[in-house]
Amino acid sequence: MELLDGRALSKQIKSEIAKEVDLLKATGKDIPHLAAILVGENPASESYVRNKVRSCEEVGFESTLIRKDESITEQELLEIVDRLNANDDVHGFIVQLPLPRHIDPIKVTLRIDPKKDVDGFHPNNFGKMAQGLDCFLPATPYGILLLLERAGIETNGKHIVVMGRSNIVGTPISILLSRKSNVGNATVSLTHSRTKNLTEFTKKADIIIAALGIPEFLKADMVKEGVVIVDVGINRVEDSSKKRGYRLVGDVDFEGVGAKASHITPVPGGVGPMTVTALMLNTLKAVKMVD
Ligand code: BQF
Repeated sequence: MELLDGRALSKQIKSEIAKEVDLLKATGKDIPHLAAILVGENPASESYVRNKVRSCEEVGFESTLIRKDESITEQELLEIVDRLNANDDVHGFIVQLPLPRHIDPIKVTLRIDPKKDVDGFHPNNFGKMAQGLDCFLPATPYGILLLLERAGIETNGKHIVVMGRSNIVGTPISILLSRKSNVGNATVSLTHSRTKNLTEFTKKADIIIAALGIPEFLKADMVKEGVVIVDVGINRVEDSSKKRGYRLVGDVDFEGVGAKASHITPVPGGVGPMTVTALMLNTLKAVKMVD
Protein backbone atom coordinates (compact mmCIF):
# COMPACT_ATOMS: atom_id res chain seq x y z
CA MET A 1 0.00 0.00 0.00
CA GLU A 2 1.23 3.43 -0.97
CA LEU A 3 0.21 6.50 0.98
CA LEU A 4 -1.21 9.42 -1.03
CA ASP A 5 0.51 12.09 1.04
CA GLY A 6 -1.55 15.27 0.65
CA ARG A 7 0.56 17.13 3.17
CA ALA A 8 3.79 16.55 1.22
CA LEU A 9 2.18 17.31 -2.13
CA SER A 10 0.60 20.48 -0.73
CA LYS A 11 3.96 21.64 0.47
CA GLN A 12 5.42 21.13 -2.99
CA ILE A 13 2.58 22.93 -4.79
CA LYS A 14 2.70 25.78 -2.27
CA SER A 15 6.41 26.26 -2.98
CA GLU A 16 5.54 26.48 -6.69
CA ILE A 17 2.89 29.11 -5.89
CA ALA A 18 5.39 31.02 -3.73
CA LYS A 19 7.77 31.21 -6.71
CA GLU A 20 5.00 32.67 -8.87
CA VAL A 21 4.20 35.21 -6.17
CA ASP A 22 7.87 36.25 -6.03
CA LEU A 23 7.70 36.82 -9.77
CA LEU A 24 4.52 38.92 -9.43
CA LYS A 25 6.21 40.98 -6.73
CA ALA A 26 9.40 41.42 -8.78
CA THR A 27 7.42 42.70 -11.75
CA GLY A 28 5.28 45.13 -9.74
CA LYS A 29 2.06 43.18 -10.15
CA ASP A 30 -0.70 42.88 -7.55
CA ILE A 31 0.01 40.62 -4.58
CA PRO A 32 -2.78 38.03 -4.35
CA HIS A 33 -5.17 38.87 -1.52
CA LEU A 34 -7.66 36.38 -0.07
CA ALA A 35 -10.32 37.41 2.43
CA ALA A 36 -12.36 35.08 4.62
CA ILE A 37 -15.54 35.78 6.56
CA LEU A 38 -15.95 33.65 9.67
CA VAL A 39 -19.26 33.81 11.55
CA GLY A 40 -19.54 32.40 15.07
CA GLU A 41 -17.19 30.15 17.00
CA ASN A 42 -17.44 26.66 15.53
CA PRO A 43 -14.09 25.04 16.56
CA ALA A 44 -13.73 23.09 13.28
CA SER A 45 -14.40 26.23 11.22
CA GLU A 46 -11.88 28.18 13.30
CA SER A 47 -9.24 25.56 12.58
CA TYR A 48 -10.05 25.53 8.84
CA VAL A 49 -9.82 29.32 8.60
CA ARG A 50 -6.53 29.25 10.53
CA ASN A 51 -5.18 26.74 7.99
CA LYS A 52 -6.17 29.07 5.16
CA VAL A 53 -4.60 32.16 6.73
CA ARG A 54 -1.40 30.21 7.47
CA SER A 55 -1.24 28.91 3.89
CA CYS A 56 -1.61 32.49 2.59
CA GLU A 57 1.43 33.45 4.69
CA GLU A 58 3.40 30.46 3.38
CA VAL A 59 2.82 31.34 -0.28
CA GLY A 60 3.24 35.11 0.19
CA PHE A 61 -0.40 36.14 -0.26
CA GLU A 62 -2.08 38.85 1.73
CA SER A 63 -5.04 37.70 3.78
CA THR A 64 -7.82 39.37 5.69
CA LEU A 65 -9.96 37.56 8.23
CA ILE A 66 -13.31 39.17 8.98
CA ARG A 67 -14.75 37.70 12.18
CA LYS A 68 -18.37 38.27 13.13
CA ASP A 69 -20.43 37.23 16.12
CA GLU A 70 -23.05 34.56 15.38
CA SER A 71 -25.73 37.17 16.14
CA ILE A 72 -24.94 38.95 12.85
CA THR A 73 -28.04 39.30 10.66
CA GLU A 74 -28.27 37.92 7.14
CA GLN A 75 -28.58 41.48 5.85
CA GLU A 76 -25.37 42.56 7.62
CA LEU A 77 -23.51 39.57 6.21
CA LEU A 78 -24.76 40.35 2.70
CA GLU A 79 -23.47 43.91 3.14
CA ILE A 80 -19.99 42.57 3.96
CA VAL A 81 -20.14 40.44 0.82
CA ASP A 82 -21.10 43.54 -1.20
CA ARG A 83 -18.17 45.43 0.31
CA LEU A 84 -15.70 42.68 -0.62
CA ASN A 85 -17.20 42.44 -4.12
CA ALA A 86 -16.51 46.16 -4.57
CA ASN A 87 -13.04 46.17 -2.97
CA ASP A 88 -10.40 46.08 -5.73
CA ASP A 89 -7.70 45.20 -3.18
CA VAL A 90 -9.34 41.82 -2.54
CA HIS A 91 -9.01 39.35 -5.41
CA GLY A 92 -10.98 36.50 -3.94
CA PHE A 93 -12.93 35.70 -0.78
CA ILE A 94 -14.76 32.92 0.96
CA VAL A 95 -17.58 32.72 3.46
CA GLN A 96 -16.67 29.89 5.81
CA LEU A 97 -19.42 27.28 6.06
CA PRO A 98 -21.49 26.22 7.93
CA LEU A 99 -23.36 29.46 8.75
CA PRO A 100 -25.73 29.89 11.72
CA ARG A 101 -29.25 28.58 10.99
CA HIS A 102 -30.82 32.02 10.62
CA ILE A 103 -28.62 32.78 7.59
CA ASP A 104 -29.39 31.21 4.20
CA PRO A 105 -26.09 29.99 2.71
CA ILE A 106 -27.61 29.93 -0.81
CA LYS A 107 -28.56 33.58 -0.61
CA VAL A 108 -25.05 34.47 0.57
CA THR A 109 -23.37 32.38 -2.15
CA LEU A 110 -25.52 33.99 -4.85
CA ARG A 111 -24.39 37.42 -3.67
CA ILE A 112 -20.66 36.69 -4.22
CA ASP A 113 -19.24 38.12 -7.44
CA PRO A 114 -18.43 34.97 -9.49
CA LYS A 115 -15.07 36.57 -10.42
CA LYS A 116 -14.10 36.52 -6.71
CA ASP A 117 -15.79 33.20 -5.87
CA VAL A 118 -12.60 31.25 -5.15
CA ASP A 119 -14.62 28.49 -3.44
CA GLY A 120 -16.35 27.89 -6.80
CA PHE A 121 -19.76 27.54 -5.11
CA HIS A 122 -21.66 30.16 -7.15
CA PRO A 123 -23.97 28.53 -9.73
CA ASN A 124 -22.17 30.58 -12.39
CA ASN A 125 -18.94 28.69 -11.62
CA PHE A 126 -20.68 25.38 -10.96
CA GLY A 127 -22.46 25.60 -14.33
CA LYS A 128 -19.24 26.43 -16.13
CA MET A 129 -17.55 23.48 -14.41
CA ALA A 130 -20.32 21.14 -15.56
CA GLN A 131 -19.86 22.36 -19.14
CA GLY A 132 -16.07 22.08 -19.05
CA LEU A 133 -15.54 25.86 -19.31
CA ASP A 134 -12.79 27.82 -17.59
CA CYS A 135 -13.87 28.64 -14.00
CA PHE A 136 -12.98 28.32 -10.33
CA LEU A 137 -13.24 24.64 -9.43
CA PRO A 138 -14.54 23.89 -5.91
CA ALA A 139 -11.51 23.46 -3.68
CA THR A 140 -11.94 19.86 -2.46
CA PRO A 141 -12.66 18.34 -5.89
CA TYR A 142 -9.83 20.43 -7.36
CA GLY A 143 -7.49 19.16 -4.64
CA ILE A 144 -8.50 15.56 -5.34
CA LEU A 145 -7.80 15.98 -9.07
CA LEU A 146 -4.35 17.41 -8.29
CA LEU A 147 -3.60 14.55 -5.91
CA LEU A 148 -4.58 11.89 -8.46
CA GLU A 149 -2.68 13.68 -11.25
CA ARG A 150 0.55 14.17 -9.32
CA ALA A 151 0.45 10.61 -7.97
CA GLY A 152 0.18 9.35 -11.56
CA ILE A 153 -3.11 7.54 -10.98
CA GLU A 154 -4.86 6.74 -14.24
CA THR A 155 -8.59 7.59 -14.34
CA ASN A 156 -9.14 7.10 -18.09
CA GLY A 157 -11.59 4.20 -18.58
CA LYS A 158 -11.61 3.35 -14.86
CA HIS A 159 -14.71 2.69 -12.78
CA ILE A 160 -14.88 5.29 -10.04
CA VAL A 161 -17.42 5.08 -7.22
CA VAL A 162 -18.21 8.34 -5.46
CA MET A 163 -19.94 7.96 -2.09
CA GLY A 164 -21.97 11.05 -1.13
CA ARG A 165 -23.75 13.63 -3.29
CA SER A 166 -23.08 16.98 -1.58
CA ASN A 167 -22.85 20.15 -3.64
CA ILE A 168 -19.31 20.78 -2.49
CA VAL A 169 -17.72 17.33 -2.96
CA GLY A 170 -19.68 14.32 -4.26
CA THR A 171 -21.65 15.97 -7.03
CA PRO A 172 -18.85 18.13 -8.51
CA ILE A 173 -16.13 15.44 -8.29
CA SER A 174 -18.42 12.98 -10.11
CA ILE A 175 -18.91 15.54 -12.91
CA LEU A 176 -15.19 16.35 -13.12
CA LEU A 177 -14.01 12.74 -13.21
CA SER A 178 -16.44 11.83 -16.00
CA ARG A 179 -15.51 14.83 -18.20
CA LYS A 180 -13.54 14.35 -21.40
CA SER A 181 -10.32 15.77 -19.98
CA ASN A 182 -7.11 15.10 -18.15
CA VAL A 183 -7.86 13.24 -14.87
CA GLY A 184 -11.27 12.41 -16.32
CA ASN A 185 -12.72 9.97 -18.82
CA ALA A 186 -13.81 7.71 -15.99
CA THR A 187 -17.08 5.83 -15.67
CA VAL A 188 -18.53 7.26 -12.49
CA SER A 189 -21.18 5.85 -10.17
CA LEU A 190 -22.53 8.47 -7.75
CA THR A 191 -23.84 6.60 -4.72
CA HIS A 192 -25.76 8.01 -1.74
CA SER A 193 -27.97 7.19 1.24
CA ARG A 194 -30.71 5.70 -0.98
CA THR A 195 -28.37 3.48 -3.01
CA LYS A 196 -29.38 -0.19 -2.87
CA ASN A 197 -26.67 -2.84 -2.67
CA LEU A 198 -23.88 -0.30 -2.19
CA THR A 199 -21.28 -3.04 -1.75
CA GLU A 200 -22.00 -4.32 -5.29
CA PHE A 201 -20.74 -0.93 -6.51
CA THR A 202 -17.80 -0.47 -4.16
CA LYS A 203 -16.51 -4.02 -4.76
CA LYS A 204 -16.24 -3.30 -8.50
CA ALA A 205 -14.61 0.11 -8.11
CA ASP A 206 -11.07 0.80 -9.32
CA ILE A 207 -11.12 4.09 -7.40
CA ILE A 208 -13.39 5.09 -4.49
CA ILE A 209 -14.00 8.68 -3.40
CA ALA A 210 -15.53 8.48 0.09
CA ALA A 211 -17.37 11.69 1.00
CA LEU A 212 -20.43 10.59 2.94
CA GLY A 213 -19.53 11.89 6.40
CA ILE A 214 -19.81 8.71 8.46
CA PRO A 215 -16.71 7.75 10.49
CA GLU A 216 -14.93 4.60 9.21
CA PHE A 217 -17.96 3.55 7.13
CA LEU A 218 -16.07 1.84 4.27
CA LYS A 219 -14.72 -1.55 5.41
CA ALA A 220 -12.25 -4.00 3.90
CA ASP A 221 -14.95 -6.49 2.83
CA MET A 222 -16.57 -3.77 0.66
CA VAL A 223 -13.58 -3.23 -1.67
CA LYS A 224 -11.48 -5.22 -4.12
CA GLU A 225 -7.75 -5.85 -3.89
CA GLY A 226 -5.69 -3.02 -5.43
CA VAL A 227 -8.36 -0.29 -5.12
CA VAL A 228 -7.32 3.38 -4.92
CA ILE A 229 -8.95 5.13 -1.94
CA VAL A 230 -9.53 8.87 -1.60
CA ASP A 231 -10.96 9.55 1.87
CA VAL A 232 -12.61 12.97 2.10
CA GLY A 233 -14.12 12.44 5.56
CA ILE A 234 -13.00 14.46 8.57
CA ASN A 235 -14.82 13.14 11.63
CA ARG A 236 -14.04 13.91 15.26
CA VAL A 237 -14.42 10.79 17.38
CA GLU A 238 -14.08 10.75 21.14
CA ASP A 239 -10.69 9.51 22.34
CA SER A 240 -9.82 9.97 26.01
CA SER A 241 -6.19 8.96 25.35
CA LYS A 242 -5.68 12.24 23.43
CA LYS A 243 -5.20 15.47 25.29
CA ARG A 244 -7.76 17.21 23.03
CA GLY A 245 -10.24 14.45 23.93
CA TYR A 246 -10.84 13.42 20.31
CA ARG A 247 -9.06 12.13 17.21
CA LEU A 248 -9.77 12.62 13.52
CA VAL A 249 -10.88 9.69 11.40
CA GLY A 250 -12.02 9.54 7.79
CA ASP A 251 -15.02 7.83 6.20
CA VAL A 252 -12.80 4.79 5.59
CA ASP A 253 -11.53 2.12 7.99
CA PHE A 254 -7.90 2.98 7.27
CA GLU A 255 -6.33 -0.15 8.78
CA GLY A 256 -8.63 -2.69 7.13
CA VAL A 257 -9.12 -1.03 3.75
CA GLY A 258 -5.49 0.15 3.62
CA ALA A 259 -4.33 -3.48 3.74
CA LYS A 260 -6.14 -4.17 0.44
CA ALA A 261 -5.62 -0.83 -1.31
CA SER A 262 -2.85 0.02 -3.78
CA HIS A 263 -3.06 3.69 -2.69
CA ILE A 264 -4.89 5.45 0.14
CA THR A 265 -5.12 8.98 1.54
CA PRO A 266 -4.59 9.31 5.30
CA VAL A 267 -6.78 11.41 7.60
CA PRO A 268 -5.45 13.86 8.61
CA GLY A 269 -2.85 14.75 5.98
CA GLY A 270 -4.61 13.54 2.83
CA VAL A 271 -7.37 15.46 1.06
CA GLY A 272 -7.61 18.23 3.72
CA PRO A 273 -4.30 19.97 2.95
CA MET A 274 -4.99 19.63 -0.79
CA THR A 275 -8.31 21.48 -0.31
CA VAL A 276 -6.52 24.43 1.24
CA THR A 277 -3.82 24.40 -1.45
CA ALA A 278 -6.47 24.33 -4.20
CA LEU A 279 -7.95 27.46 -2.63
CA MET A 280 -4.54 29.12 -2.95
CA LEU A 281 -4.40 28.14 -6.64
CA ASN A 282 -7.86 29.63 -7.18
CA THR A 283 -6.76 32.87 -5.51
CA LEU A 284 -3.74 33.03 -7.81
CA LYS A 285 -6.12 32.51 -10.74
CA ALA A 286 -8.34 35.35 -9.45
CA VAL A 287 -5.42 37.81 -9.56
CA LYS A 288 -4.54 36.82 -13.09
CA MET A 289 -8.12 37.42 -14.14
CA VAL A 290 -8.06 41.11 -13.19
CA ASP A 291 -4.84 42.22 -14.86
C1 BQF B 1 -5.63 17.65 7.34
C2 BQF B 1 -14.21 21.41 5.58
C3 BQF B 1 -16.13 20.03 6.07
C4 BQF B 1 -16.95 21.15 6.11
C5 BQF B 1 -16.43 22.40 5.88
C6 BQF B 1 -5.91 20.00 6.56
C7 BQF B 1 -8.08 21.03 6.47
C8 BQF B 1 -8.63 19.89 7.02
C9 BQF B 1 -7.84 18.78 7.30
C10 BQF B 1 -8.92 22.20 6.13
C11 BQF B 1 -12.79 21.61 5.33
C12 BQF B 1 -11.85 20.46 5.29
C13 BQF B 1 -12.32 22.90 5.16
C14 BQF B 1 -6.47 18.85 7.08
C15 BQF B 1 -10.85 23.21 4.99
C16 BQF B 1 -10.50 20.84 4.73
O1 BQF B 1 -4.43 17.79 7.64
O2 BQF B 1 -6.14 16.54 7.19
C17 BQF B 1 -6.71 21.08 6.24
O3 BQF B 1 -8.62 23.28 6.58
N1 BQF B 1 -10.03 22.08 5.31
C18 BQF B 1 -13.25 23.98 5.20
O4 BQF B 1 -12.88 25.14 5.04
O5 BQF B 1 -14.56 23.75 5.39
C19 BQF B 1 -15.06 22.53 5.61
C20 BQF B 1 -14.77 20.15 5.80
